[in-house]
Amino acid sequence: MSKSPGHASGLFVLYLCVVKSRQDIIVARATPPGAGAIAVLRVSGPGTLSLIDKLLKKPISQEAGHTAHFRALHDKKGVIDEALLTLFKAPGGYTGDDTVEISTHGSGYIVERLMQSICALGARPADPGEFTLRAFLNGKLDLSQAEAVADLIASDSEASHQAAMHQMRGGITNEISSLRTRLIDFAGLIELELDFSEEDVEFARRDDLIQLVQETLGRVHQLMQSFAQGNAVKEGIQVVLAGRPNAGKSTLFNLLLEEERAIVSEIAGTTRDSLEDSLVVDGIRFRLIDTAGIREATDTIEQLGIERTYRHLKGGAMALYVFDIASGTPEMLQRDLQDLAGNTRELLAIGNKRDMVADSDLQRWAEAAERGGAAAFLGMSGKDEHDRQRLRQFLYENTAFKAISGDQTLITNQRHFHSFLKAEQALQRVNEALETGISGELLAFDLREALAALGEITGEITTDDLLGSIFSKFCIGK
Ligand SMILES: Nc1nc2c(ncn2[C@@H]2O[C@H](COP(=O)(O)OP(=O)(O)O)[C@@H](O)[C@H]2O)c(=O)[nH]1
Ligand SMILES: [Mg+2]
Repeated sequence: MSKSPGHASGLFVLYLCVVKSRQDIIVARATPPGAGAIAVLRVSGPGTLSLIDKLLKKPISQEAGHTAHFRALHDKKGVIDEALLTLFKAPGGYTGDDTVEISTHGSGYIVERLMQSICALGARPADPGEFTLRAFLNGKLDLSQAEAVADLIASDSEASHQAAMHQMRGGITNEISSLRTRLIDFAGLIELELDFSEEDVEFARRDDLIQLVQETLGRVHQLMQSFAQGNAVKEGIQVVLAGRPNAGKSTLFNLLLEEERAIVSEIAGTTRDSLEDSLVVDGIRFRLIDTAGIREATDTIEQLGIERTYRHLKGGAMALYVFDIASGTPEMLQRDLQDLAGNTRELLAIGNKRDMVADSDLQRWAEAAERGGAAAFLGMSGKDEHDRQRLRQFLYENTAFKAISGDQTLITNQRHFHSFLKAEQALQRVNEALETGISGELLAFDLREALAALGEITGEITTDDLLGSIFSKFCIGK
């Protein structure tokens, strides 16, 4: 059956749109809005150099690429600014098209006037991420690297920076390419076997094939498992402060953040809503959530706050259970922890108000916390500034997410995770088929599906919708 004509012409129009817009000269401010020492304007696309020449008395189009030139910029009204022009000639530079980056004095007026002059000469304002989209379309980077550029710009801790940098420099690209190479070799063997199927020849030994698929699956699993860590690295590790009212949760929240963020009071039930803020310890970002205390609520609003606490506990990576050791007993702590244990992933216990009890008591509290199911216990005082560092260290030491080295590939992106999942499912079907001795034709089909899923990650296989949704999240000028 042939495709309907409507479908075909729709595709054709889409194709034309992409091609047409790729020929445009695009311009955008690459530095943030507002006044600054300098502002950088990026102009890119075929014909950029002769367009820029029209703003200059002395042209730059004949100069070599990767060079910088100091020039006065003119429009019809006169001189706009004296600026530094950095020249990139296709196929060099970031986008792979002819590009000029103009560093002007950082006045909003200059930038606006220059933008208008450049647009009047035939350029158009760039869409968000359009420079990087062109880099992708010109084969300067693959899709996972393009996504890493956005992550790099958004990175705000050593760990998230490291993960984005590794991905931008081809971390995922290399993984995918080694997985694909294996699968393509494998597919080649299967297809050869198909060609000779009547002669009943086996080119590939089934055992070798099974081993190859299992090795590949193993690597896919490892990468998928790194997503929990990758996500924590990128988004921060959620730490939920929970405990009875007046245990000192808000005091610890403020102590960690070094500011009076939450209201601290001796009146039980003061914190009704959840507060969130983040802190970086040794390159790892923690997202702290201060919650309403867990107890029988005295009114509806407090009840809502308590329900929210339980939701956070289920969703968070770590729970810090804060307990007032000056007014409770170790048995109470143990029971509280046991009640919570099923409601959270990693449970840590804090014995707070240590300034009110004898030091010799702490061992009993630590043992009760352990019996209650806490992974670790810290006795401290929220009133003691010195305990800030101990608490920070306690968080850092007890997170499962800190072990990252620069050369380790982490999956930080939901989209990648999803594609790996599809690849994994297809490979599992291949594995089962090999073990039950199913025909080569079905194997070849599942193998192609696994290859396609991996190809989505690097953008070898892609759609305009997908590109649109990825690049629209970029900032303008990138
Ligand atoms: N002595 C002492 N008092 C504390 C300590 N931590 C908190 N408090 C006091 O305990 C009361 C309740 O603290 P708050 O942080 O509001 O508790 P929350 O209800 O768990 O958020 C306040 O009066 C705090 O000043 C501590 O380590 N030692
Ligand atoms: Mg509070």
